[in-house]
Amino acid sequence: SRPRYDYDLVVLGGGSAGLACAKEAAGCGARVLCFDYVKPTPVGTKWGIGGTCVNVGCIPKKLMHQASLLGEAVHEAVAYGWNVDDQNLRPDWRKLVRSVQNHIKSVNWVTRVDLRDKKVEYVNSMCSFRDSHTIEYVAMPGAENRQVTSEYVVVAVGGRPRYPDIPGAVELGITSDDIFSYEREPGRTLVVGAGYVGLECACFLKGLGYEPTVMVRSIVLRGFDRQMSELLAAMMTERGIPFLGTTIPKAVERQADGRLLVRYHNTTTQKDGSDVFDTVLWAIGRKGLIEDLNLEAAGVKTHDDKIVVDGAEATSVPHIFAVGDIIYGRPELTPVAILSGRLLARRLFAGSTQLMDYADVATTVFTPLEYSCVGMSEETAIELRGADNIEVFHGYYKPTEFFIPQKSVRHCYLKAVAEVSGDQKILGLHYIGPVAGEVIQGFAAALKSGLTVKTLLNTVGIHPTTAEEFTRLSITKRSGRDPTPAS
Ligand code: FAD
Ligand code: NA7
Repeated sequence: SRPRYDYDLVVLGGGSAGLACAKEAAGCGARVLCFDYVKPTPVGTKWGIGGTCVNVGCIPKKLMHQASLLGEAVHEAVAYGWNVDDQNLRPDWRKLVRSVQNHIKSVNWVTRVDLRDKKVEYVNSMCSFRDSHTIEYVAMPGAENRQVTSEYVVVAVGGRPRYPDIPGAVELGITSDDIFSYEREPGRTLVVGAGYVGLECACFLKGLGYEPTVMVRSIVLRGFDRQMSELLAAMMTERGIPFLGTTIPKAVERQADGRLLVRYHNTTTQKDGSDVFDTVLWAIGRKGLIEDLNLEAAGVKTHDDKIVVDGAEATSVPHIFAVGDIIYGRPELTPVAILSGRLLARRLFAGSTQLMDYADVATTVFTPLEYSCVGMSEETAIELRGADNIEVFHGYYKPTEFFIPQKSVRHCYLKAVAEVSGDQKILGLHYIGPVAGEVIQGFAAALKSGLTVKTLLNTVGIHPTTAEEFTRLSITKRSGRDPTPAS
């Protein structure tokens, strides 16, 4: 018999979440259509399929991070005996951007081939709801709208950077959507916002030899462990990145010489100030892309600019689901988007009942000493369990490879937040140091398996690594003992 709908599943958005869901569903035998369209940024940046992570997020960010770490490594190499001239070291920004963009284009290409192989239909158009089973899109500019119907719809439209509502912000500023393909050298850059995106951008710019300044409205890294966040900020300060604390931007103006005059206000001192920059980069958070979806026509409930879902990612309309950054109150991370999209497809088309577990997701801030964590912050543990019921093990440490180039070890620190009684179940692990993500990933699996302090301290370390420091955590905060190593 003729199917009731054109498709079993239509996915709105071809990013981490949408692609994972679409491919898995097609693999389960469903007839799947995926829409993806990127609206250009105010300065005209646009990109191909794959969403934020591939084009303007994780991937180009990690590559720029690596580029900046390599600059530092050249100086270290000299200390290790390499005969390289590290005096006139300068990056070729355009070459870096070209290399990064070439990699992205190859990923875009592979993504399209993969969709074809997996029999997911792809339409490069903006789309919206006409009713709860009908999606409308423009096939070609100027042409009439087309419609498709689907039994299930998955909304995976992600988000885009916000701009502050001040004069000059949109016309003269850029965001993370632009920086990875920016033609011009960034030069002296004001980074506004101290979330992880702002800090990461400031750090790779610094590592590449530019002069970033970070403007902080309140605190750095809201939502992360406070002690670790402050330590990270201190590390950045030591590396020569200035912070403008408790300051908000007021206006951006282009000067006669082409540079940008930024006026700002310090909310503590109540003083106004201004400074001149070559580039202003807004990193003040992201907004969910619900405005073009016509969600009212489908009856999907929203909260702020996000979509509200239940534990099975269902929206207020039972056959419409949402996954990835667009859902309210969940971690905005690519692996979260991918796994939740995949599990959803298996529930819809393969009889699975497995739900996404959003708890204890590890994450990393890619600053030059990286910060990675999994589980609870110290504050959260105290709030949920009470200070008397938790024990915090901590220590500073000295990575072996830091000695020869005499790198600062001042901010190499880690801690385990645990229950105080019994075998001391670990609630959170926090690490600042080299390759933090690589260090924490395995511990995240251990934590999800119920890791205790007893097991951790019975684990034999791998020597000489920095990860082994977790197996040597013997000092508790409660003891008041000095957590700095003797040698
Ligand atoms: P997206 O990847 O944003 O995909 C949504 C897609 O839908 C986009 O292509 C969008 O253009 C399209 N779309 C939107 N509306 C419509 C419409 N109406 N019609 C058709 N198409 C539409 N995460 C990590 O895990 N690790 C990191 O290191 C990391 N670094 C990051 C660095 C930066 C600078 C940024 C901005 C993000 C980073 N993230 C990182 C977060 C990660 O990129 C996101 O969590 C992830 O991309 C979310 O995937 P998504 O599928 O929900 O949305
Ligand atoms: P975040 O983590 O939301 O951080 C945004 C930062 O920008 C944060 O420091 C904010 O300070 C600051 N902010 C927000 N609005 C303003 C205005 N209007 N002026 C100045 N500063 C401002 O966003 P990211 O882009 O780093 O990360 C994107 C998402 O990925 C994020 O939502 C995470 O969940 C994952 P505040 O602390 O609010 O005072």
